[in-house]
Amino acid sequence: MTGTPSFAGRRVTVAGLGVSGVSAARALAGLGALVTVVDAGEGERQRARAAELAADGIEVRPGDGDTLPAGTDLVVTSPGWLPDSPLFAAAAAAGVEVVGDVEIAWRLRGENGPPWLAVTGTNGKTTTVRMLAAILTAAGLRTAAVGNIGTPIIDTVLADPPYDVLAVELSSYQLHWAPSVRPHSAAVLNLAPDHLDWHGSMAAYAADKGRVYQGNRVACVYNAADPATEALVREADVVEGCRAVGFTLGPPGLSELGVVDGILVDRAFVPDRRHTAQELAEVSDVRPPAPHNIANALAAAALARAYGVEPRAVRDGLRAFRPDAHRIAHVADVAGGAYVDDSKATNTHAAQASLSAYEPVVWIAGGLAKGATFDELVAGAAGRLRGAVLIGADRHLIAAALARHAPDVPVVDLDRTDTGAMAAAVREASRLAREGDTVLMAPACASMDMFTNYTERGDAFAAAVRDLAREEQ
Ligand code: UMA
Repeated sequence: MTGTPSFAGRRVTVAGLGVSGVSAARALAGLGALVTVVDAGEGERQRARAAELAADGIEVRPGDGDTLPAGTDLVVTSPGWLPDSPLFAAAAAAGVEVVGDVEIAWRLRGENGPPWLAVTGTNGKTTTVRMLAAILTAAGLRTAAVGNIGTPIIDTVLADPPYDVLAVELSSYQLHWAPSVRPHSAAVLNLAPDHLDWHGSMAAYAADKGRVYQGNRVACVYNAADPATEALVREADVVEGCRAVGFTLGPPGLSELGVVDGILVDRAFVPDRRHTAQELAEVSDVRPPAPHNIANALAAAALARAYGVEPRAVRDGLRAFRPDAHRIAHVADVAGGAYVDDSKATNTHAAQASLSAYEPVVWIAGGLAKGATFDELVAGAAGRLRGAVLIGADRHLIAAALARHAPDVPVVDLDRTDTGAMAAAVREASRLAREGDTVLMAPACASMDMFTNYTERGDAFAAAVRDLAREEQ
């Protein structure tokens, strides 16, 4: 076991005044580090936060995210910063280490703190981590859903009294900057192109995701329908005796969790797995019982079972779980058409899952593409589209894919990136929709060009739909 490092007297530069940066700065200052926070922004939000942190003796330099403060001996970055940011180049030139807040959490209380059950993957992470936390809670354990989900992990590992076990969502960005993290067990849910602008290539993105399996002690959980996730298990350096456990929507093979006659069953964590299977829950216990979500539930169940949770708690936890408001959420019916909010579809893989669930669809899409291409998504959905309404900064990429693969589908290009564009998009979509159609807001893009986050985007959509419904009455 390694000892907890001392941060007292160290000159730490924290990159970013967002959720992770504020948490890292406060924790490290509390441990005696001399902390400076740098941030490229100098808006009202940054200034307000700078004033708060100053009260804790933390220096903040808004408006300059590139210059490395003199004397820095460690940089702690927020996940959103590009790895080729000038600040990190300056750190490399000065021989200064750069890590993320997740790495700091591990160094502070990783091996000697609550075990981490970690989840990554392109889609479904947040839902799976929330399901996992619900299952662990149903088992009577003190736990929290933390990490990329929005609760900074440093705060949680230092909590007093300590947690029993943590359900940790890790993004590829966070894994990139967290070389020492060694979860008890981990799952990669799926792997599809995303965040390629950040990672540079699919191979680099996959390699960062694969880090979640490093040093696992009990189980590396993979998606049997996605060979790329299994390949990452094979490449991982794990503790002797750690098992590869698959999940599948079909009947489970040996060392898998799967589905038989509407029942979620476990053939991995049972004493005689060659001849027996353990019933965990019914498919109808999973909300919503859509295929991708049953896969999420199986992954959560696998991690809980790896930790020794009883079958009954898996069922009770899944029953207690409430889905995210912006993941394929039905908002209202207007003029015989259903309006569905899938603002959480921030990449093409997620949008593909919801587009394939409806027909005919009037599709509202666009935002920040993050280096993605849209040909495959649009070619696959072309036959289902009644029309498309495009918003956001990178809408031209989707427009071009529509022109190539769905030339007969009417497209309204709103040419807008202001927040109010969502109401106009809903109105345009209602003009294209006929009775029985679904108007689906599944942008396949991130939201930050127009909104603070996907929640705000989904709320804007829902508000516009409700206005439309009121006018119809
Ligand atoms: N900033 C700069 N220079 C840069 C980039 C950012 O100065 O080059 C500054 C911004 O002005 C801002 C701060 O850095 O003040 C923001 O840092 P950040 O983007 O890392 O955001 P945080 O608020 O710290 O939130 C991060 C995660 N954000 C990202 O990964 C982009 C949150 O995930 C996470 O919930 C939070 O840490 C707690 O762990 C969000 C996300 O979109 C939800 N994640 C991606 C996803 O899920 O697809 C990976």
